[in-house]
Amino acid sequence: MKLAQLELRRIHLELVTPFRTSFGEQTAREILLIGATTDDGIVGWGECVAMSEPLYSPEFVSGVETVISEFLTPRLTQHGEFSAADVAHILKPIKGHQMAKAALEMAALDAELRSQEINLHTRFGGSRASVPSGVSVGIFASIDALLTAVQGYVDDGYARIKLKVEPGWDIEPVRLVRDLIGPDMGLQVDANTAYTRQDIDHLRQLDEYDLLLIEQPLDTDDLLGHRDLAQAIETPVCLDESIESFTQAEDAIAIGAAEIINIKPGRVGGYLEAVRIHDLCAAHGIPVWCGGMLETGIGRAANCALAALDGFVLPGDISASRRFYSRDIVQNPIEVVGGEVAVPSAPGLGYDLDVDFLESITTSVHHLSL
Ligand code: SMG
Ligand code: MG
Repeated sequence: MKLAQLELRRIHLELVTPFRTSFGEQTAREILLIGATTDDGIVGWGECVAMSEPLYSPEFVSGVETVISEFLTPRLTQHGEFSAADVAHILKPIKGHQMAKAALEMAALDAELRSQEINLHTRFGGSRASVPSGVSVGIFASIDALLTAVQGYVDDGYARIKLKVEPGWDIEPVRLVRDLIGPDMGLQVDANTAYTRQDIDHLRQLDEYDLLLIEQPLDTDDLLGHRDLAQAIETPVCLDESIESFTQAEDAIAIGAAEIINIKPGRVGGYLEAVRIHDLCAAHGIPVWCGGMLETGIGRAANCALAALDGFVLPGDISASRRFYSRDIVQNPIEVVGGEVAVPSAPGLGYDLDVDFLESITTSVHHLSL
């Protein structure tokens, strides 16, 4: 494949309701999209999962735009022809910046698959036509507001609930949500690094509520802390922020710091690395599930294809488009039916852009020639 042009397009989408995590509250999502046009005029899109501020991880939208235009794109230009599977290798000399690299690879993958007229699900070889859908529920100002929101998601048919937690908002919300949803529905928590090694005894209280997992309780770089916690509590410890590559996944599994892994393609440098981590985890008997970064229909479509692989044994954060957005930038937004989301099957990543709406929420566009 030979790329002729890249387009860096920033969009602004309001959230239907504020989303609060242990690191802050979001009321809107600013997203960098990358359009890649081939020599033959075929266009593929990548969605960068970086947030506006470096609160979830070190990357952020403006930084991503800079690193793509100043450092990553010139490497692709120098290379000339390449396939999507070469992108990670070509960009490897640039350290870090996983989300920026992932977005470029994703755009190349979409363009390549569209030119071959095959879809991502087929390329990955997943056997499922639909995947179970989990919903991520933020921190609320009151327990009543939380329970009302959770009841709404139960009514929407979600297959499992994930509660965001932080010190002061953990045991009690979990107890009451467990009471509300009953013993059979999947329930898990995500702390986004809000606890320390001193909180092990506190977190052990969660064992009573039969959680599927506790996600990223400790600092991103605290693998030994996660290992100690995993040994001290019954609730399985799942890593999110800590895993940015295949090697880090290998290390975390080897020392017992990751009993489960949340795979986010953006966080690990791309969908192809995500598949490799899935294979690694399957070989070690480590369950995985697909994380979410409040993606639009572009990113969610690709996440469905990934989550259709056999090792994704837990429901992913692949909620319906309307959970975060009143209107999506695709014409076939993700919908939850009977707790499941259908894996798109159209060529490329499988979405169909809503060009008019996309234009209306665009805040800037920059073109780069290759
Ligand atoms: O995309 O449904 C979604 C959101 C899932 O909670 C979610 N993501 O740490 O797993 C996580 C968070 C990261 C984004 S929080 C602003
Ligand atoms: Mg998480």
